[in-house]
Amino acid sequence: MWAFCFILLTSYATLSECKAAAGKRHDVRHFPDGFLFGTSTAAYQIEGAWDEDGKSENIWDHLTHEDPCATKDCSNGDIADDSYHQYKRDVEMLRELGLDFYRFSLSWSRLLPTSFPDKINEAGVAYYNNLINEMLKYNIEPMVTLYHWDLPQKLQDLGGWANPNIVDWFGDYARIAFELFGDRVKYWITMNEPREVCYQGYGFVSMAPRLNIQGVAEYMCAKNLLVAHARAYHIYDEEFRALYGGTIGITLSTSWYEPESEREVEAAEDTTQFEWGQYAHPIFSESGDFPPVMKEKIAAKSTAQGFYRSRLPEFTPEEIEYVRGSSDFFGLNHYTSYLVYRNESVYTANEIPSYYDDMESMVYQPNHWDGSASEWLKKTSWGFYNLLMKIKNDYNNPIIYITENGFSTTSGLDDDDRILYYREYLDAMLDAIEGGAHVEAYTAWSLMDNFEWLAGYTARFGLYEVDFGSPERTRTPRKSAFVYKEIVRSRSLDWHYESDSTSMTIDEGH
Ligand code: GBE
Repeated sequence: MWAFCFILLTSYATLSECKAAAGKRHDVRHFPDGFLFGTSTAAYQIEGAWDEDGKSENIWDHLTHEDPCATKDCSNGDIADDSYHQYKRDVEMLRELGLDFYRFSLSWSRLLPTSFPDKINEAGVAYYNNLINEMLKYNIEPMVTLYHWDLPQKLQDLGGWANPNIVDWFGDYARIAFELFGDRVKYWITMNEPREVCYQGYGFVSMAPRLNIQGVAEYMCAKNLLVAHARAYHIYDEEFRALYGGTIGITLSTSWYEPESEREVEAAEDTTQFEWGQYAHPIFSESGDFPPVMKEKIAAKSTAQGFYRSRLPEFTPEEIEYVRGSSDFFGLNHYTSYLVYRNESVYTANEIPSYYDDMESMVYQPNHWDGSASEWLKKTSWGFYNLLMKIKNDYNNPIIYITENGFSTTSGLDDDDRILYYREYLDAMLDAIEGGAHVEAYTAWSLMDNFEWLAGYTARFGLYEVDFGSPERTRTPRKSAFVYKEIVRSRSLDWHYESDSTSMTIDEGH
């Protein structure tokens, strides 16, 4: 049926026609045995305590303090959800939801205030030990991200991900994290969404450090970040895996890129290769390296623009081997889709280097797609199905963990739009699983409202609402929390389930 949907769309049918074709909502569908459910957060978005107990400054502290209204509501993460002090309540919420695992990230500058291994901040270690031990008491597995966008500012001063020395710096940090927590943490994620780190932060202005060095810095970042990821992978693989038996991989941000018309199939594929193939191809393809289309297009443009070499750095043959296969699973963050069309001169006839000019295509979302509180996020679950099938087909059916998926609203506990989003996306995921995709885990973003980067606190992704005006940052379950809890409990998707409860209880065994 989803394949049917895809055909309809590519032959110019409207999305609503496509949706009308999706008629499965009356069946109760079951998730496969052993399928895992969790929720996700990230350190800077929830912890607060930005300078407490020896933590040093990271790039988000720096950005939000230097330029307080860089964020939509002139807010920052100084306190955020105050999880540094409220972690017991966080774990209580995981128990209320009956989850199998919780994905959170470590703050590099909290653990290593100098950025380097010469000084380990014991208070930071204690915080993560407390959190992990509290979870394990209730059989909730930690899934730990090493890097979710909060680089120590000192390393940024040294060039951050544009400096190849970061391979050593990140490797050292990763080894310390494995040493400290590897006895209890069995799921490791090296990096969250390299595309957003590099494109938004180095090639553009929508994430710290907002360098805006287009067509150059994002590619330098990409290469170093991939090698740094591989360094952490190999350290775990060689020094810790036999001891602890865990699993380690990378999480990529992936949208679905749909050709605007039949003529745009190539443009959509090129866009896919630039947007996340850039990171997936070096790791998950058989040949490794950046996607051929990126190498060709960027080299040709660079020459035409007067550069002496391609703006896309080359991997050495050793680096290609080092990065290839360096992920035990495909960590997948997915939210939305775009339409694509070819546009060969995005900026002034190719004179100014830029990422979209290199890609020679444009992406957009039609107005009639169902929106959220984030302008980039439209509900398009057919794209999720297509994406999962593409990953299965292009990369030899890897194990996939959905490490983020979710929907934003403004405030309020009545979040029917979020419930609909989760149901449609889980339905599409089940279709992909039936189609042979190897999806083993699903993670809702997010456990609770939190600091949504440059959107501040204006877009809410939480299953739990957070009252940012209260000293304890009081957390209250939304309607969607009760629905997600029932999905996890019953291990099935039942469109008829409705809950009118307002208070959560903890079920036996949690
Ligand atoms: C994830 O990012 C993050 O991991 C998480 O920290 C965050 O809170 C959550 O999602 C919700 O946003 O011009 O095409 O680049 C795209 C999601 C806008 C990643 C796309 C918004 C990627 C964030 C505009 N981005 N998306 S453009």
